[in-house]
Amino acid sequence: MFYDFPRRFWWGTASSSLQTEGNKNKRGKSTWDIWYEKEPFRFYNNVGPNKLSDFYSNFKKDIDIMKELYLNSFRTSISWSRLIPGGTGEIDSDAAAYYHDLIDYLIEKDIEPIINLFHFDMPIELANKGGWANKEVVNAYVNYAKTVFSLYGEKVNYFITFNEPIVPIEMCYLYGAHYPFELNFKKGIGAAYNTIIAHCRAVEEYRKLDLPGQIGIVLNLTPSYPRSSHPSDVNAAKTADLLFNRSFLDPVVKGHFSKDLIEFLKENNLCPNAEKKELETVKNNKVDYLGVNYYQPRRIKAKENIPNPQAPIMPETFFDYYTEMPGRRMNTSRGWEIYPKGIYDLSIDIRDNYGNIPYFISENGMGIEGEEKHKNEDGQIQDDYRIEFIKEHLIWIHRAKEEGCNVFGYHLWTFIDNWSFTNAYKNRYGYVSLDLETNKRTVKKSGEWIRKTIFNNGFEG
Ligand code: BGP
Repeated sequence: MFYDFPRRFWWGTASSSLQTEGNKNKRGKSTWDIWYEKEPFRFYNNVGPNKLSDFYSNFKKDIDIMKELYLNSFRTSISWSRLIPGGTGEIDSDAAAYYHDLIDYLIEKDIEPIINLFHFDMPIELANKGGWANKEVVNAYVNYAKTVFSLYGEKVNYFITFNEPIVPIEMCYLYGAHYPFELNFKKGIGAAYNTIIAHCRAVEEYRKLDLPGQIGIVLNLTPSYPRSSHPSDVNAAKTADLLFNRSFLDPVVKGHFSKDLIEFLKENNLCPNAEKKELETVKNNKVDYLGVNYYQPRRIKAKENIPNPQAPIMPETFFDYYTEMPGRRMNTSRGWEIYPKGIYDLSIDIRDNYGNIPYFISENGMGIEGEEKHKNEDGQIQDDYRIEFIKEHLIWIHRAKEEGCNVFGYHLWTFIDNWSFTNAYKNRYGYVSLDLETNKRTVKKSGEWIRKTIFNNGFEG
């Protein structure tokens, strides 16, 4: 059967400044630069965010390749610490000019620029003040957002406030794996709350300027599936869903927090203090559209052992993960489960429970370790596995669309293999491969496949 997609469907890719630009002419530093300077051994093969594809110098060439592949949309982020070194105060005029040039070139090539403000890279000075746990940082972010809107708002039709805002919170406060490595669930919830307020206030500022475009947010949604229909498993999955999906989805789309989540947080003495004025801001500043990143679901089961009452409360106090499933498929390099139907399930949830708000799949992708070994004699990566992966997901997206979901695009993570947070170049995700020695770009087989698919606005499956 031929899977066709709507006219003007967004075919594109996503990336971020920190993972592609490099440090040329960059006068400010983010947490990643500093962490890498202090502990390079934490990064795969000791490779840090200073060894990138140098998108900063090569963006025209890279956009020309996008054009050759017929991509019609591209998301990247602005580097806060490049645009405003230190996070507050003067803008750097070279940085401002660079983003103008980048956006202009995308527009010239008829590729919709989708501009994101925050992709995990906080200026170090603000991180040192406590990051999202500090409301002063929220104010700094709102000023930064205003600066971006006034610089580029007349020509950018789609802004994004945050990419996966829950991820830095999880990585820092729940797993102690990212800067500033602080295991503290309650503090993490407070920081998450502040991030939501930062987002809503940015939306508010955007609307005040009466600009021609739209504003949204990118959330990583992880459908939570219980191990069984036993009420304890179902409840455990519901808790995970409240914490990791509804926590952000409800306020940004519905304009209020989930009652069930508030009840759960209160019961466990985890509820942050919410000011009335802040809740008003949430209510009045819903997004125009959503970006949804989907990589894997959560598989949840009830706790089998009673948690130690002395241990600090963490999400795992309330549920466990499980992996023992016959036929479970895995993205081997990352250990992430491959479950394409998840993209359909979350689509139906958005349709039925979130007013069928327009959304696009803003990230989905397959990171492969050792992809070099799939090169043919001409040096092209023969990534049939990636084509299959994309097709499988697109088939479920197509079905969601047929069933009335308001999905308007699909973006692969990513265009050119890029640097991953701590994983550096362990996993390759792109439609285009990057030679780390020469910086040469080569379109992969999947790149050719997407070119054909975009040309036909669909594929035979
Ligand atoms: C998402 C991030 C991206 C990207 C991707 C792949 O969560 O938004 O920035 O990195 O995951 O993850 P990784 O590169 O860690 O394998």
